[in-house]
Amino acid sequence: MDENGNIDASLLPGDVDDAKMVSMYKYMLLTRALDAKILSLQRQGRAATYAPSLGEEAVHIGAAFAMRKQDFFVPNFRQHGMYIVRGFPLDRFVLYWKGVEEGDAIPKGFNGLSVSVPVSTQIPHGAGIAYAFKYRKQDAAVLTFVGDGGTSEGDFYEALNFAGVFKLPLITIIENNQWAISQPRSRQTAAKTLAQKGIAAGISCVQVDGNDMLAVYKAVRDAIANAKNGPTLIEAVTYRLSMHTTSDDPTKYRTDADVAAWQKKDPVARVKAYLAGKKQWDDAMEQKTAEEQQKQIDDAVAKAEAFKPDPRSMFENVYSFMPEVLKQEEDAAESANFWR
Ligand SMILES: Cc1ncc(C[n+]2csc(CCOP(=O)(O)OP(=O)(O)O)c2C)c(N)n1
Ligand SMILES: [Mg+2]
Repeated sequence: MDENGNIDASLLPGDVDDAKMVSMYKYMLLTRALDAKILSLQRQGRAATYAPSLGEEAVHIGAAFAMRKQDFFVPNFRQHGMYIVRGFPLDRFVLYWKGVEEGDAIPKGFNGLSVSVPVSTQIPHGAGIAYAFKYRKQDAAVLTFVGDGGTSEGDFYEALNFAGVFKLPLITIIENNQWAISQPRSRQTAAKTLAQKGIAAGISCVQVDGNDMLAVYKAVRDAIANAKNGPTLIEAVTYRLSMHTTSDDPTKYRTDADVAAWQKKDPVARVKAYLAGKKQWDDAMEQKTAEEQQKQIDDAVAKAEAFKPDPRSMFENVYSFMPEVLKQEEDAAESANFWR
């Protein structure tokens, strides 16, 4: 799908019909609206540091729709749309970005990990989970995400190498949003593409337009279909339209013209144009959806703000069982009246 919402029909995946496209589009809108809300909460002192996903929605929604229920999601810190499509409760999502520990707890049955801030450390975790799936002969793949900056970390190469040697069902998506805080993509590597880093590891690799939801969908679908044979590396070329996090001021290191050029490639607008052209979407539907989603978001925020955190939770949800050393720390905190 190009910037104006025109598609090459011969490439359209057979399992994508208008109804599915409308559903995907609504998730894009919900992701964008929730993103704006949390940014606004942060500016009011009602949320902690937040990493916006504005402009990167096609990567998350395309990938999430391509996954099967049993597939496992291993994020960094920017894949908000993935959580939303995969059913992570919105109030818990808000809670996490308010800095409340309980928001980091993964609900039972949610096949995914929580946010990983240490850059690239999640990829070896993803490879380990993929190894477990293979060892147990489970029909499941792992989808892990890394930024363009994250591809310069040793963890990235180690995980890819391991996945290649053991032919693991690991799909690594490089979400190339052109920036690692203030470092441009050109400072990460002299290689022409980030996708080609898979070649050295002997694994399949592909570069797609990360602002084209259908291209991401197709690449992930194909990678999942091939996961029993081994890993795939996908570079999704996109752009971070907003700040790195709420602690960052991108006007210090990039030009308005650069941002404006990418705004023309907005992943959400092109899906809307496509659906409007097929008479599947109009302004009245847009308005109604915005109102419904705003209510959904307001309810989630109200629930998160009414939540009373329990400091004990910082000891829980770390391991599947609590190791002795952590138990001792919890007991010490308890007897020191740490949380009274
Ligand atoms: C190991 C490590 N080093 C440095 C940081 C600080 N840091 C957080 S995000 C980031 C840049 C990440 O850029 P990229 O991988 O492109 O992801 P993006 O933020 O663009 O989504 C850095 C340097 C960190 N969290 N972890
Ligand atoms: Mg980046």
